[in-house]
Amino acid sequence: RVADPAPGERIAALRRLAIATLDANWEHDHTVPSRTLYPHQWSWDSAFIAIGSAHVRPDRAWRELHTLFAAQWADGRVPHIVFNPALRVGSYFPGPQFWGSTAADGAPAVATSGIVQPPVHAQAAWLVHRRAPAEASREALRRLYPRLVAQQRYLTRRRDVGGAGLACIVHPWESGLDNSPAWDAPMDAVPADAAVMRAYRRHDTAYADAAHRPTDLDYARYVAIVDSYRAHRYRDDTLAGRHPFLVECPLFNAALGAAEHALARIAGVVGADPGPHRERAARVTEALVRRLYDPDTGTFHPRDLRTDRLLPARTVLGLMPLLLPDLPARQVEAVIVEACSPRFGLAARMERPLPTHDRTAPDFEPLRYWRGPAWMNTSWLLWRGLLTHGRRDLAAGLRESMLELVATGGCHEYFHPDTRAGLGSAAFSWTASLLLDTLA
Ligand code: 9YW
Repeated sequence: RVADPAPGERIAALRRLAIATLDANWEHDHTVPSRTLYPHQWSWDSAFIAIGSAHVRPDRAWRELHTLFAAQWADGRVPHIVFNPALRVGSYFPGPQFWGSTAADGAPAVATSGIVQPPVHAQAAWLVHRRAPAEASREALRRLYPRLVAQQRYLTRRRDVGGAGLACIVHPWESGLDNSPAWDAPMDAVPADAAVMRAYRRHDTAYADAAHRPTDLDYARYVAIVDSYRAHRYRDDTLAGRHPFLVECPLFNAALGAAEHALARIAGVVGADPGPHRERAARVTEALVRRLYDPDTGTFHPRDLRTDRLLPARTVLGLMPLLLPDLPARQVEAVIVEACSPRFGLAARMERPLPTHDRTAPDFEPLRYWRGPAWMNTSWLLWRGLLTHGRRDLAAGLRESMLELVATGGCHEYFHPDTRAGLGSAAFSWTASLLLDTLA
């Protein structure tokens, strides 16, 4: 625990650090996640960044979302990266040439990736509005609403590869938790050779310790999966049967359902009908429980559509359905039991921060990216979920552990799950932004 005799001063210092981090990462019409590792605009980062920016610079929060949605494809997909054309070639791998988006049907003029990330944007737009519901923010909601609806339509129609009411992710990058142990089994089935990476130059390992990042074999598979999707010009109509990675993810689909709840509220402000959003939310929640909940483990697991099996790893992804306000009481209780178990250590007074993977698993790695370290966004999502279900005691414990993370490790990208030492980028935007929201 951080021994601080003046908690007010401690909080003021954390706020100053967070605001300075966000200001330093602001780039004319969006915020970069990190100047070194991620110098373009990322989709779910922008949603998290808007949520915190709303507390200090609401204009930037809206600008962030408008810039991202200006790069939306005609089919409704919101790309996971929007490339800044002013940056030199080679400032990120895989860059615009690799993705080749501008050759695909319905892609915007600006270069983007061809895949998506968890749809946390409607919830972000709602939180930004609720922070300061002025006429300017109602106008921003009116502008965003049809785009958010198109994003949901893309995910619930074109991406329902399993035909059961859930969206399917076609790349581990779409989960946002790139190398989570959740993806080990489906990734093992992707044919690739680490030697392929000799043909490319990885950018991440120039700025971060290679032992803390995905391996070359992981990257060879990431590349192979994109190669397959790109070869079909990022079309989704025949994914089943040909695409090498097809998974229904609990975090992604919890975000999808929570987005419909947020859209129901937004609809109320912009004069649209909230009814269809509530119905769609109920359908996603029902499908999530039916398809991804395992009564034997008492938690949610991703479903591999290529084998039609649940993936066994117990990662933080399994806790994310708590974001759904209409999750049945039985699953709420089960997920809280899982979160409070030694696997994740959630408590009203937490000894250690929330990890991204089961601490008791043999493949838990305290330093490697999404395979164990503590991250601010997964903690924040669980914190919101706990508040949604009235678990103020546990939410308060998690909140305190999030403040301790940044107080110890700074606005780092991720943190050692025992020592809280900062890892990855040292000035990471969503850490700063979500800290501001947690402090408010
Ligand atoms: C990469 C930007 C992105 C996040 C992802 C995270 C990482 C890109 O960084 O992916 O090069 O590894 O996994 O969730 O949006 O912060």
